[in-house]
Amino acid sequence: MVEKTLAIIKPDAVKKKAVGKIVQRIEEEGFSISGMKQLHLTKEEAEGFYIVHKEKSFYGSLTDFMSSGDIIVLVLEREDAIAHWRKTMGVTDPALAEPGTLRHSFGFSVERNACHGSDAPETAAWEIDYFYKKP
Ligand code: IDP
Ligand code: MG
Repeated sequence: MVEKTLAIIKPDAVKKKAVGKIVQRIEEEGFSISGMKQLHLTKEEAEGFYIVHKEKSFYGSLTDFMSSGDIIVLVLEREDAIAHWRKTMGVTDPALAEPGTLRHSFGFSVERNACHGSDAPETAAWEIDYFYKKP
């Protein structure tokens, strides 16, 4: 089924100038880019985006990191976009991510792991709305 997912190129990857390589990979994987913008989140915006993790020990550090620099927010579309993008990224911890995945190639730590992807249709819809809802 053709579906949409929300992807973010995180501040660590933007700082190391990996945006071009990651966008190239997105296109090579057959995604259509139906939205793409550069943002610098406030701490409050990062907290809102990661609200599901608010009880986690890493919530404060994660939202500091996510508001520490520019990010690229994309809406990606293809067959099985959600699962395919998560496979392309690799698992959360770059040290455990398979060679060839984006997190293996560009991630630095379990927190600074280069990219984000929605994990289910409901969260994809919520996350796309978070960044692309028409006023
Ligand atoms: P995911 O991004 O692979 O879906 P989640 O468990 O949803 O992983 O966590 C969201 C983000 O929070 C991760 O991408 C990572 O940046 C950060 N994170 C997850 N687990 C940890 C941790 O144990 N320590 C620090 N940061 C973490
Ligand atoms: Mg997640």
